[in-house]
Amino acid sequence: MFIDVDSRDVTIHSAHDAMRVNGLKGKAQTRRKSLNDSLEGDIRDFLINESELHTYDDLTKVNPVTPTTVLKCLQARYSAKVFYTHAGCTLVALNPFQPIPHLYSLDVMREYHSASQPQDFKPHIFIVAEEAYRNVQGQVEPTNQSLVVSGESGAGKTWTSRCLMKYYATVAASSQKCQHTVEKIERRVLDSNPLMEAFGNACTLRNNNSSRFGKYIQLQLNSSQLLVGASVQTYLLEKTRVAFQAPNERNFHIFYQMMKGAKEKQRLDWMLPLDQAFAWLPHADKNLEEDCLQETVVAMVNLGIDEEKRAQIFKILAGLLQLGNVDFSPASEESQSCDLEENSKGFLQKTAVLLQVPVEELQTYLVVRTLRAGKQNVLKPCSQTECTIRRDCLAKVIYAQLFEWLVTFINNSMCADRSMWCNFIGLLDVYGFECFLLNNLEQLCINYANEKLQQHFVAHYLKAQQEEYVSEGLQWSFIRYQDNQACLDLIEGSPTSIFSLLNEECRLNRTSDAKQFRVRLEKELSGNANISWDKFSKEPHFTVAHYAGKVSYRIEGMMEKNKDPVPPELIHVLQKSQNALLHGLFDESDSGGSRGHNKVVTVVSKFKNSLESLMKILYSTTPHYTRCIKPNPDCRPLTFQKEEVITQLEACGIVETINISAAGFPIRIPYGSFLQRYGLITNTLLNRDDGPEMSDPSVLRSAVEDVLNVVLKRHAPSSTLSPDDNNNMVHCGRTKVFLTYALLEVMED
Ligand code: AOV
Ligand code: MG
Repeated sequence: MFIDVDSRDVTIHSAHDAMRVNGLKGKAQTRRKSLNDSLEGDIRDFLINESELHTYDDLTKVNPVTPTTVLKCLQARYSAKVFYTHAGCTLVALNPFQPIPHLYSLDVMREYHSASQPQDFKPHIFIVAEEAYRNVQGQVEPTNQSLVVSGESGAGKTWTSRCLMKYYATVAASSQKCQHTVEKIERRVLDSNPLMEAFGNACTLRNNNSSRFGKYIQLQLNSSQLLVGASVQTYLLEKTRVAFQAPNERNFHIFYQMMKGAKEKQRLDWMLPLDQAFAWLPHADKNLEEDCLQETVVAMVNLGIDEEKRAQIFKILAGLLQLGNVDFSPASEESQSCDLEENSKGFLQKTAVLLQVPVEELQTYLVVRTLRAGKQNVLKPCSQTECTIRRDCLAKVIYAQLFEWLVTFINNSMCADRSMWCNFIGLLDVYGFECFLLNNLEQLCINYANEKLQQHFVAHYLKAQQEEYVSEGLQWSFIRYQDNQACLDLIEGSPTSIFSLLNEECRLNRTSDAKQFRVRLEKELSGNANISWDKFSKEPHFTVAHYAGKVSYRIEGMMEKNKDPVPPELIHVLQKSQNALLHGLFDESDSGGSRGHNKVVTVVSKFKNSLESLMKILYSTTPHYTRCIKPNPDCRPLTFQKEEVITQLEACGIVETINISAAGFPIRIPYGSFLQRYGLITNTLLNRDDGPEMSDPSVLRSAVEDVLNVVLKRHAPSSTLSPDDNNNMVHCGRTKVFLTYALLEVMED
C-alpha cells in the first residue's frame, strides 16, 4: 500500500506494485546515517546549538532532525525537568517517575483553558486536550476528536489518560445551570477509572499498575460542549493472569484489595481468613497504593452497583481464589479419573459454596469430559494435566465474563441518551509494542494493534508534513511513501496470512502440531519479506519484522490459545448457580458467540473485528497523538537512559516521522543563515551588520537562488529552481530553504 498525499487529502489505496517502489526510505536512511556519522564540528554548530538544545519546544525544529539530535534534545530537556516536547503534530511525554508539584493543578488547567493561544504556552498534555476541545466545535462543522496515547509498559499512558479525563471533567463541567446532573456524570466518568483498573490492572515486572486490557473511552459532549456522558470499549483482557502469574508478577489488583481490605464480616462471607495462603495470590506481602478496596467500593457505589450486586461480585471473586488451591493427583489407572489432592477437597467445597453451584457436579466435570459417540454421550477421564487446564479455563471464563459484565454496567451508568450529545472526544489507552524473550499469541495481537495504529499515524503525519510545505509555498509532495502495509498483509491479510492460517487450523479442529504449522507458514508465506525463521532454533517459531523491530513468536500453544476452548460441561454447572449474577453471566439464552456450540469464533478473529471498528472510528475523527516514553526500565525518578529512549522513539514511530521528513526536505535553513554560510560561493557573504536591504525577503531569496543555481549547475545539471519543477533536492519556501541531506553534503563539500 502507498499513501498518496496531495496538498489536502491523504488517500490510502492498495497497490500491488509494492515491490516496484523507489527505495526512498532506504536511501534516505543511508544518507542520514552517513550525515550523522560525518556531522562534526562547525557544520553541526551551524545547524544546532547544543547549549540551547533544552529550549527547543519542538523536535522537528532541531536541525537536522536525526535520531541523535532528537535524543540529545530530549535528554537536555529531561535534565531541566521539562517533560513535554512537541514533535510536529505529536506530543512526546517523558515519565518523571515522581509527582511533579503543580504540573497538573486546577490552576494550570484553567490557565491553558482560558488562554487565547494555548499553543504558545509551554508544551503540556493540556495543550493537546485544549486543542481537541476547541476542534470539537469546529470552525466549519463540529468534528469528533481522538486522543491516542501510546508507549511501552510503564511509560505513562494510563496516567496521561486520567489527566485528560480530569481536564475535561473540569473544563467541560463549568456550567452552573445543570450542575447537579453534570456533577454526577463527571463523577461517574472519573470513577470508571479506579473500578476498571481494580479489575483490569496488575503489578508486573515493568509497571506496578500495568493495564492488562486496552480501552477507548468516548467523552460525549452536548452542543454547549458540556460533558454529558461517556462510553467505553475494551480490548482483549489478559485473562490468563487469573490462573497464571509469571514469576514476580501478581494477579489483578482486586484480589489483593479483598484480601487486605475485608472487614471481619466480609472475611467470613468471603471465606478469607487472614492467614490463608492462595496459589493464585502471589506476592500478597507487597503493599501497593493500588491495593485500596475502599476506593473500588466507593467507585462501585457511585456508578450504581448496589449492595446485593457487590456481594455477588465479591463472592464470585472469592470463589476463584479457592478454586486456585484445588489440585489433582494422578489416577492409579488410566481408565480411572483423577482424584483431588488431600487438602484440595476443602477448597473445592468452599469454591462450590461461594459460586453457589452443586459441588459434586463441579468435581465430576473438572476430572471427566463428555465425548459424543454416535447418539450417546460417554464420560472420559481426563489426565492430571487436562484437569488443571479445565480448572484454569473455568477461572478464566468466569473472570472474563465478569469483567465484560462490569464494562457493560459502567457503560449503562455513564452513557448519555443519543439525543443528548452531539460530539465526542475519544481517548485511546492501549498496550504498547511488546517484545519479550518468549512471545505468544497475546504479543502477536498487541503488536498487530500497534501496526494498525502506526499506519494511521503515518497517514496523519504525512498529511501534517504536507501542510507545512503548502504553508511555505512548496509544490513538492510525498507522492509515494511506503508504509507498513506489507507487514499488516502478512498478519491479517486475505486470502493467506498468519491469522488466516491459524484460524484454518482451529476450524479443522485437529490436534495441531507446532512443527507442522511452522512448515505450513513457511510454504504459504515465504513470499513476504516481513517473515523469517531462525534455521538453528529448535523451538518452532516465526519472526515478524514489525515497524518497531523484529519479534519472534512461539508457535507452541498458539492454536490452542486462538481456539480458547471452554469445557461445555463446566458452563452447564455454572448455569446452575444460585448466584444471580454468575447465573446471568452464562445465561443459556444468549450463549452464542465464542461459547456457542458449533461456530468457532477465534481470538484473532474477534480481535481483528474489534480493531477494525476502532480504526473506522479513528479514521473518522481528527487524531492527536501523544507518545509516552519511559526513560529507564526500573521506574527510577528522573533517570534518563539513552539506549532505552532511542528504542522507544523507534517503537513509537518518532524515528519513522524522522524518516518521513528525510524522504522530503529535512534540512530547513532560514535565508539569512544560509547566506552567512554559503554566500561565499557567489561572493555574497552576509554579515550581521549587512544593510537593511539584505533583510528584505525577496532580496535574500534571490541571493540564495543565485548560490543554489551555481551549485546545481555544477552537481545536478538537470535540476532547476523553477517553482514548477518537482525538484527533488531543494526548494525555496517563503522564509527558508528546504534541502535534502544529499544536497547539504554537496554544499558542505
Ligand atoms: P502505562 O499505562 O503506560 O503502562 P502508567 O500510566 O501506569 O503506565 O504509568 C506508570 C507509572 O509512572 C505511574 O503509576 C506513575 O507512578 C508514573 N507516572 C506516569 N506518568 C507520570 C507523570 N506524568 N507524572 C508523575 N508520574 C508519572 V502499561 O498499562 O503497563 O502499558 O500496560
Ligand atoms: Mg496502562
